[in-house]
Formats: sequence, C-alpha cells, structure tokens
Amino acid sequence: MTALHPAPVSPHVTASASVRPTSRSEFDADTVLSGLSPADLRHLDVPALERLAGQIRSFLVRAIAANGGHLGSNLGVVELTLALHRVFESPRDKIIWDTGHQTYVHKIVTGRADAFGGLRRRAGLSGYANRTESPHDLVENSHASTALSYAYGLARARELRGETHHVLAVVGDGALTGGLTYEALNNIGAQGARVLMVLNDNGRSYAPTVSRLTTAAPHAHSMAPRAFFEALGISYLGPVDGHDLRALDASLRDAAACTGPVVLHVHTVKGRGYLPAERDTEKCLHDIGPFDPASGRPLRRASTSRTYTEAFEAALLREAASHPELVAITAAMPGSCGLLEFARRYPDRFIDVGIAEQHAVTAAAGLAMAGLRPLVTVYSTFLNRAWDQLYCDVGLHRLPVIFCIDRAGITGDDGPSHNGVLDLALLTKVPGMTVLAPSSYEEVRVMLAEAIDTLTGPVAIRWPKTEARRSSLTGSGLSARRVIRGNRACLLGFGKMVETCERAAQILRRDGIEVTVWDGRVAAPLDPLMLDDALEHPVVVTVEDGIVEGGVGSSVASAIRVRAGAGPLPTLASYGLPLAYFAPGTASDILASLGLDENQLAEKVRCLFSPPVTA
Ligand SMILES: Cc1ncc(C[n+]2csc(CCOP(=O)(O)OP(=O)(O)O)c2C)c(N)n1
Repeated sequence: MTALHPAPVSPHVTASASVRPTSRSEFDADTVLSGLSPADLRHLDVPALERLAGQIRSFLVRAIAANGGHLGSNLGVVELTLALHRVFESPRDKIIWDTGHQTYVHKIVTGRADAFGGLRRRAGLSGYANRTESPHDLVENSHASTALSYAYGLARARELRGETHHVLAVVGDGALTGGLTYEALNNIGAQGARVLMVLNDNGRSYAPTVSRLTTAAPHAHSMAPRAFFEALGISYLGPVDGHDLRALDASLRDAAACTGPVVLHVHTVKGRGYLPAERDTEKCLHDIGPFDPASGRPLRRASTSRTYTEAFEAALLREAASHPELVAITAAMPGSCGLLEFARRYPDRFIDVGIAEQHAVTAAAGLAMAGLRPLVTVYSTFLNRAWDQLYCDVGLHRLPVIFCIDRAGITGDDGPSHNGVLDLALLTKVPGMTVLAPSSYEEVRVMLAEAIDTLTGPVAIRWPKTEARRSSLTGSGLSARRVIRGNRACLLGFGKMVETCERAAQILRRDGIEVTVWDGRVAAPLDPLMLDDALEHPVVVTVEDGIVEGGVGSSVASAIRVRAGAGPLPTLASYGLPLAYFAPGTASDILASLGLDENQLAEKVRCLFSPPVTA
C-alpha cells in the first residue's frame, strides 16, 4: 500500500469528512487505495485512518458518478467498515453484510479498488457482495434481512465443528424491519448463539425507516432497543457514534469479548461527507445512475421518454382522484415504485410497511376484506418473498388486491438476484388471478383503470424497468390486440417483447414473409379470440421476458393443443428466459445474449418453417 495523504477539501465537504467534487472524466484508479488489504489498516493510527476515510469517500463519489450505483449507504459505513476490518480478521472471522449494497468500502479495503471502473458492468465488479470476487464475500443475494439467518447457521456450524472464529452480521435499521430478521433474532437469543450483530442505524431505508426501535438521532439513548434485544436474550451495547473510529474500535472489541449473542447499536449518517447525498430528502442518494459529482445531479437522460414507473405514477394519480377507496402500499420503496406524489396528496391512503413484503401482501388482503382497493406496489424480484401470502391470503380468498409489479423481466445491472424472471410463470398459476402485461405507456393507464373499475378478484399488472414506448393504439378489457396481420406465422408477444415481435415481423416482411403479431396484453386468462386466430397459422410463436419453463408460452401451447383437438396442430415454439442466473449487464445485452432480440427472433421464425427459409 502507498503512503496516505490528506484528501483535498471542497465546498461540498461537511465538517468531519472530505469529498472532492470532480468531473466525471477524472475517475480513475486510485493509487492510494489500490491493493489495500485489511492488514494495512491495522498499521494505521486514527489520524491516518481518518484521512483514508476521506480518500475513500472521494473515490466512492467519483466511481459511482461514472457508473451509477449505491452511494448514500456506502458513504455512511466508511468508518464502520475500517473499524470492522481492523478488529476482526476476515475471512477467518465471517462478516455478512445485510443486503450487500453497502459493501463498496468493504471491497475497497479487500483489494478491489482497481476494479471500480467496471462497477455493475458486464464482467465487471458486482454492485453487491459476490462470492466469486473475494473470499471476504460470503453472500451475494441482495434481498434484505437475511444476514442474521446466515449468521445463525454459520455460528451453529462453528460450534459443531469446534471452531472459534467470530460470526458477524451488519444489519441496517431498514433491514431490521423485515420479518426474517425477527425470526433469526428469536432463534439466536433463545439458543444463546454467539453471533455479533452490528446494527447500522442511519434512520433510513430509502425513505425514513418505519420503526420505533431504531432512530438516527445521534446520542439518542432510548431504552427501547436495549429492552427489546435483552428481552430476546441478546446483550445490547451502545449506541456508539459510527463515525468515531476510536469509539468504534473500543465498542467492537467489547462486543467481540462477549460469549453469547450481542448487538452493537451504531448510529451513522447516510450519505455522510457528501452534501448532495446528506441533503437528498427522498433517499440520501441511496442509489443513483451516472451523475455530476460537482452537483450530485443525475446526468440528463438521452431521450425524453418516460419510464413505465412514470406511466404508473401518472395513471395512479388520475385514478386516485375519483377512487377514494384506493390505498397504495409499499415495502420501503415509495420513490422507486412511483408513489411519492400519491403519498404527498393522500397521506392517509399511503402505507409504507418497511421492508416487509409478506406483511404488505397480507395487510392488503385485510384492507380488501374491509372493502378498500389496495395496490401492492413492489419490484418483481421482491414479490418472490411474498409468494405464499399472494397465493393463499389473497388468491384463495379471491380478494381484489391489485399487484403493481415494477422491474419485471431482466433488470440487468443489479445482477442475478434483482431480475424479475419468475412473476409471469408464477402469477399465471394462481387460480382466478388476472395478469396484465402492458406494452406501452398508454396501456398502463388502460390496464389500471380496468383493474379498478371492472375486475373483482386479484389482478397483477407487471412492467419492465425500461422506458415505455408511446402508442395511440391500446387494447381494452381482457382482450389481446392484433397489431399486424400475416398468414405464414403468428407471433404472440407479452409486455415489452411485443415490440421485439413487431420488429422481427418487419425484418421477415422484407424477406417476403408476412406474419401476424398479437400484443397478448393479458397473460391470464388468455384471450380465446387470439388463440383461435393463432390456430389458423401453420406456425405459432410466443415471446416473453420471464422464464420460458412454465411461462405464458406454455399456457398458450396447452390451450392451443386443447383447441386443436384431433385437428392439425401448428408448429409451436415458446421463447423466453432459460432457467439460469444472469450476470450483470444491460437488459438489452442480456436479452440479446439469450437470442431475444428482433434479428435472432426473425431467424428463429425462419427456422420453424419446413423447409427453413433462409434470409
Ligand atoms: C426484500 C427486499 N426488499 C426491498 C429491497 C430494496 N432495498 C434495498 S436497500 C433498501 C433499504 C435498506 O435500508 P438499510 O438496511 O437501513 O440500509 P441503508 O442503505 O440505509 O444503510 C431497500 C428497501 C431489498 N433489497 N430487499
């Protein structure tokens, strides 16, 4: 490691830290941080560590400004990470970061600063902990509230194997709102498992955390957390200032000396040291795309297009004005799910339950039983958490809960755990559930209105992370919409894949092959007119951005076989995602690598003809 130098000071620097705003082009590997290891930290005195903390913050701002990523959370854990790696000996001691979005500093001090140029890019550094990157990374799932359960398992294994290392879970106050955390705490306390939980309390999830147990108020010596943890059989230490390296060092050593379960309560400031993050009231720049480091403002989008989330936000506001029975629920993601303006206009009809998707869904069931129309707004990947609640608590009771599912399909740069690849296959298996997949900005409004005004059971509307195309033509009701007529093949697209089908049809037309394209719109129940029309074609192809195994394509194929009876059956092909975890990359690159762009789709269709038609 090279010698440590003081970081330069700037107008954006708060009193105790130093971040140098730079232009995007200045981002480069940092010679001071290059090749840093936990052992290097143990040789430094506190002033040198404080200087290092400033350099790390400056580096984080530059690196994330260039690539996008998780900023606020990482700026808040700089001193905590340094202290942890000084006091404990990773990887012998096991440190598990809950959620993993705040492991950038951990990556820097475990020798990965040089890789930040490729942060969240294809074949680059993951935005979360990643087992293939380093032996210091134990867990690569980015879903919250899991760390204590892993820790309990690791601690029990340690006892059974007669080992002596420490097992730590660093859990945010947001992650502490998830039910899994309480299950683990109960188990750890009841069995006296020697697990050290570092409670990183910055008072925020994205938004302020929904909890009376934690608070970011520095030096708030509330008795509530102590009483809570001690009641469960877990010793409580703190609270300690998470930016005071001396205090952290002493407290972590005290915690390490405990022979049973212990929680060390640490207060940190999200976005610490970078004023644009500290002052961002929505989310302390929790996550952000490429931005101007001098101002903290996102770099302008290349196009003026709106996203599907924005389409939903506008549609919801329109419906909410005339439907006082609508209630919107989020599991700690009001901004990302497009609920900020709704929450501002209708605070009584907005519910943030914390990072608690299971509770959100069953609470929605309760609201619906009492005659309200709850909307559960959630990312596709996080809905996985609440599958049982959706199936039994909502589905079985046929309750009119509206699931507004964002980030469906391949999301890309957040890596495998963030892709929403299961929702279509799973939701279409819930008896009585209507599943809608808009293919344009305008369709979101039409479908939300349909869900509210006409449908009486559970409904899911699922849309991707991408910008939404504009279209003056929309469908209606539970009908699919034929967008192109042809006789050689019938392409049935769902959601954003409709556009790919249309482009493939144009390519095929240039070769003299006329195909029909349907915007399927409704993944369940399937439109009988669309199925009848498909049966008229010699080749039927379905295209979706969810897993193909058990997906909408398989429902279509079964329905067509039943309809065909003993008559001639068209050649059937279903395209979608294979059963795999997809490494980070852009969504379009990943889809293309799976053969799901228009050129490859056109080629696949040609190959289905007998004999195959060459371009
Ligand atoms: C099950 C689940 N739901 C939602 C999210 C989205 N999410 C990522 S980080 C985060 C907030 C985490 O807050 P906290 O644990 O306090 O960490 P902080 O970033 O504030 O340090 C949320 C809601 C998630 N990762 N997992």
